[in-house]
Amino acid sequence: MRIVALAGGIGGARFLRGLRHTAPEADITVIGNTGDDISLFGLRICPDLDTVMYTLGGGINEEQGWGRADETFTLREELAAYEVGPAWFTLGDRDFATHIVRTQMLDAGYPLSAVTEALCDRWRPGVRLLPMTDDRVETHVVIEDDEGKRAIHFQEWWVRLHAGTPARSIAAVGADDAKPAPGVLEAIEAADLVILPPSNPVVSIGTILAVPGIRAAVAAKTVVGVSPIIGGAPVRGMADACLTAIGVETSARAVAAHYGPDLLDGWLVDTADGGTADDLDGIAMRTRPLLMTDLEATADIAHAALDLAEELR
Ligand code: GDP
Ligand code: FO1
Ligand code: CA
Repeated sequence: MRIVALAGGIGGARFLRGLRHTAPEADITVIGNTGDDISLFGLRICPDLDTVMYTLGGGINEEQGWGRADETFTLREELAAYEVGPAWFTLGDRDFATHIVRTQMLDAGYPLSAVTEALCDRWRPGVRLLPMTDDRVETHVVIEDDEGKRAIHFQEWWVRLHAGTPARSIAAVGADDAKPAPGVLEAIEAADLVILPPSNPVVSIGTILAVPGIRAAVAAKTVVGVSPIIGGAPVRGMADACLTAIGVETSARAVAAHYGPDLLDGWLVDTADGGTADDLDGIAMRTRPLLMTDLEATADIAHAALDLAEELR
């Protein structure tokens, strides 16, 4: 079975661990969001690709959900002693090594897809991890506060401001001119099904779908998604602030309607949202527990997604 999954960071990575467990024989290609990528300290940082790579490769900080386990922060302390920031973005020593290797390879002319493949040679995530594009796409958020109206990088809004200042709009800068990375469209076309894990519908899945060609290729397939919204709220993070910015209600049902029946064939919602789980026009809804509390529970969710896809194929 050939499966393609689109993925952001934590929600995507944890789901994929369950998917790999429940379908060990499957050929899984993950198309990762690169809209969160940022350059800091002269280094290119790809938080969502790294979160998938570290989570599936066994190097993730489990409690935090991003960054490395057994991390130290000497480099960060030394930078702070020079008063070189930004101080609001925490990079550990082990994580820094990944960004140094990546930046060296990018500077030498390798595309991000080749760099990601090289990094995965070490981490062996058990899936093929492709960035959505080799082109530079960065999510920016328009806010308005005492300093006026301006666009800031998504990471500054999310990490420094904790998405506390309302987003007037969210834009994937560069997406319109981006091309899918090599292998992305081919993997989707060859897939038996496409899964949308419980990733952020706006700044993770939405950004991947904004790369020209990806949405149409996905829509031509059997597509099943898992709601990241449980009981009318994100499980963690501030996805509600992103949904509000694009005028979508924070509910499992509204997210499915936002993806739309042209894209989505099936949608898993949590039992807490079961009262609103009648099929949408063209989208089959199924209700089951969706909290990824441990590997077994997560594998069961992934299994339910595969069952639903099988039913709809
Ligand atoms: P990020 O890039 O690190 O923000 O990660 P993603 O975009 O991949 O996923 C973020 C989403 O994961 C959030 O909107 C959460 O609501 C969702 N999420 C986190 N844990 C769970 C869980 O246990 N179950 C479900 N259904 N969603 C979850
Ligand atoms: N998230 C934070 O909330 N604070 C951080 O300082 C932070 C640093 C960081 C460094 C590397 C990395 O791969 C991820 C990091 N994240 C951090 C997580 C990440 O930037 C965001 O949670 C997601 O991109 C939001 O979608
Ligand atoms: Ca992210």
